[in-house]
Amino acid sequence: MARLTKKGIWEGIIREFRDFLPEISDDAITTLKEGNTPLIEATNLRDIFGDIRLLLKYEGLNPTGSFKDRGMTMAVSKAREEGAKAVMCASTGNTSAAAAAYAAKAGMKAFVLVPEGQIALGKLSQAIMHGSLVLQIKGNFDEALRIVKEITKDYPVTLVNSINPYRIEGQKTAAFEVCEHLGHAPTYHFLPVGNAGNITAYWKGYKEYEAKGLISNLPKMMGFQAEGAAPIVVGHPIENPQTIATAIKIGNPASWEAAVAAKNESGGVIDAVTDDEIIEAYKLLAAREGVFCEPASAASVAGAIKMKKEGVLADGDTVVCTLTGHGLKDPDRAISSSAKPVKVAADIKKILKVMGF
Ligand code: AN7
Repeated sequence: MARLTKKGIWEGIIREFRDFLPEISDDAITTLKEGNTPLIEATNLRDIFGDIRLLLKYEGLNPTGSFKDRGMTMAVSKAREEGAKAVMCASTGNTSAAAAAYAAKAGMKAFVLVPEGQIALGKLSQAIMHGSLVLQIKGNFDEALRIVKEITKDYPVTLVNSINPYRIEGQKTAAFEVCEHLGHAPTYHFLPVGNAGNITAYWKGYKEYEAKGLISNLPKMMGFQAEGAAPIVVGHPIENPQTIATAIKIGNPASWEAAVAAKNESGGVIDAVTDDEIIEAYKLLAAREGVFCEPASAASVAGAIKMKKEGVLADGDTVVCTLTGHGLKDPDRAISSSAKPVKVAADIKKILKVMGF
């Protein structure tokens, strides 16, 4: 089961899941020991989920605070092996943070193209701190990705968005971890969907584990977009996507077809949740489960709540929701969606009164 080394030290996804990944020469491996994230039982939501077993795959605990690290260790290691000196991505934030960190570790240059004013503060600070060149465009993610594809076609810079197949390879390892933890695949796997790379990756991972006989069931893949940025749900690209979940503010996902295939092959769903439902799930997880994820991540749990209400989920089902990024990524949203701290004089009596004593 657990792929720990003799010393019990986690070596990062490339070394731990070597048998399932494209070969990479040892000296090119660039790792921050990503992966091995906890699968946390949601124990305080019985009033909503009843006898459904709900688990949270907390990908916010990766080195840069999101699931992107799994793909980025692969993409940057491969680029390094091929002799690349620089990588480039378009990003709603988390990809840029991961690209910047792994490029720094590899001694490579990173160029990141982001929509101006649309990147959560934590993510922007990471990209800057890790020394990438941050280029902010007056345009959205989809425009940024189009530009990055053009540039990386003609110049010696490796594209590390999830259209780089090594990204998907790395990200599929999260499905392996879920299977190893549970001893089987869940009944349902819920994910937020933006550029649709991650749902594609998980489905690939589950299928590979089944093909090797390591699991005997496959989950239904349940992808959730934000209502104002739900191109797959409405069936056409969205010119001007809108949602408070900036990570998934994407109108023309690169892995659209693969995501639809994952849904169809697994008998799952790709649906939308409103910003209000996302914020409700975001606050619920933090306040009742002690798990702080970013708004986009909460789309998975918002989706599970919606499916429970619609009678899709049944008692006894095992439901895994991936929480793709850490809540600290977006402190502005956390503060603006919560009660303000109470201002009080530095006086014990006054403090006790506010405390209710
Ligand atoms: C927290 O960083 O696309 O469907 O440029 O940051 O695989 O795109 C981020 C996506 C979900 C959606 N949750 O995953 C980027 C970027 C979080 C994210 C998604 C993203 P995909």
